Amino acid sequence: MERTLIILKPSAIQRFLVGDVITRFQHKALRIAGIKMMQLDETILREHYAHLVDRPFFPFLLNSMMLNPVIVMCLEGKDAVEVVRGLTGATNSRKAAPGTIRGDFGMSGQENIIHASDSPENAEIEIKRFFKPEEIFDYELRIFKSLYSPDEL
Ligand code: IDP
Ligand code: MG
Repeated sequence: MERTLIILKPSAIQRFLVGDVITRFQHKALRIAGIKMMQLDETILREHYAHLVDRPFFPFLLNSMMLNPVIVMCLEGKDAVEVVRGLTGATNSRKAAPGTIRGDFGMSGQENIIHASDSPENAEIEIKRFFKPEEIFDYELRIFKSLYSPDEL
């Protein structure tokens, strides 16, 4: 089963959207392999957003992501990276499709509620960036046997 990394950004905490966002992942039947609250700092954000450090808006992004602690989650399911990116929606919340998290809960390109890994390779790197090995749990979700066909497991 594939794993992906989600961050409930400061905007999700400020706007009391934590429950709504997690409920969407729960209803989709993604297994929570890890979840915790943490305060991000400039070091981890420069690594995490290395592809954006030269963009003019990067200082704004840094400030926004350090405003208050975030909630990081590791979710697991078949094709979890692609499934969660679909649930997340386009980067700019104004352009994100209705029904997606960003499409339903925001109006901003920057303050777009959550981060979600964009490829299985990056998901592996990001999970290691935000979680210690002992913070990721391998328990069995018995319902998976009913949720998937045998050849999907
Ligand atoms: P993603 O979050 O959809 O993967 P990325 O291009 O990886 O999008 O950008 C990371 C984050 O940087 C976005 O989620 C958003 O918060 C912020 N960001 C990206 N592009 C812009 C922009 O043009 N203006 C302001 N913030 C941006
Ligand atoms: Mg990205």
